[in-house]
Amino acid sequence: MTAKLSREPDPTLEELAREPARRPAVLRAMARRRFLQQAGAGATVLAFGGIYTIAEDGLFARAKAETRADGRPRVPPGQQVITKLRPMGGEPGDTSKSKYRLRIHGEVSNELDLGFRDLLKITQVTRASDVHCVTGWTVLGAKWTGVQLQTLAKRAGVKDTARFVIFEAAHGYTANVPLADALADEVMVAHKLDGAPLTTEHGAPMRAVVPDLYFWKSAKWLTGIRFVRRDESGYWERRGYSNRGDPWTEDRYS
Ligand SMILES: Nc1nc2c(c(=O)[nH]1)N[C@H]1C(S)=C(S)[C@@H](COP(=O)(O)O)O[C@H]1N2
Ligand SMILES: [Mo]
Repeated sequence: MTAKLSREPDPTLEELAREPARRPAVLRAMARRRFLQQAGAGATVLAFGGIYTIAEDGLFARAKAETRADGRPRVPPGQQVITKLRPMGGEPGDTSKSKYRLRIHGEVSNELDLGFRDLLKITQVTRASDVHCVTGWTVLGAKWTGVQLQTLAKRAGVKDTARFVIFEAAHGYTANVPLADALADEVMVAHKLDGAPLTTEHGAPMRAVVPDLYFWKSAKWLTGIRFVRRDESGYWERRGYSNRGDPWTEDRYS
């Protein structure tokens, strides 16, 4: 079941009577639509294979009408706004902060191996960013706290030869991102979401956040950032998701 708020008018009962084959699907869609309309602000609905709180109608409508500073619409095409990040699974790594290591390597002049406390000593930023999951949900203004990737890139002395960033995570999960996308202001390694330490399901103790690409690029349980000359498909990119994952062109599958 999807929670698209369709604007198509419901067919009349006469129309349905003429097309019995369509009836069950149409009735289900009508019921769903009514449910979502009646449900309204803050309602809990079953969608995307889970239980969600649908964003208030007003909030969703407002966001749909908003334009970002870069001129793109705030909500990318085909996305439904929900109020809270949905845990999307994956195999967690070691969540202990004391044992945590982040390796920054590849095309750099100064390889780094940072512990959790080392990362806390580097300039912290908090950014409210919208995130967009390829399965169709969007969360507006998730507040991430951590260290910008640009800061880490500077410290490591990224070479001119670097063109892509490979985020490396526990159990071999990787995600590839073009260097230009990775150096955007809002891209970071984050240890807090909405002011609270990351939970295990959201990638504790540290995850990547690349909000302007589909959320699979935001590796949880992050263990490394590798700068490379040549692109390398990551975990989902090898399994049919597109290489870049731009939500505004609905670049979902390859
Ligand atoms: N290490 C790791 N990171 C991962 C994944 C994963 O399976 N393993 N899944 C990705 C996918 S497909 C999505 S949609 C987001 C989901 O993040 P969330 O569970 O915090 O919502 O994490 C991404 N990062
Ligand atoms: Mo995903």
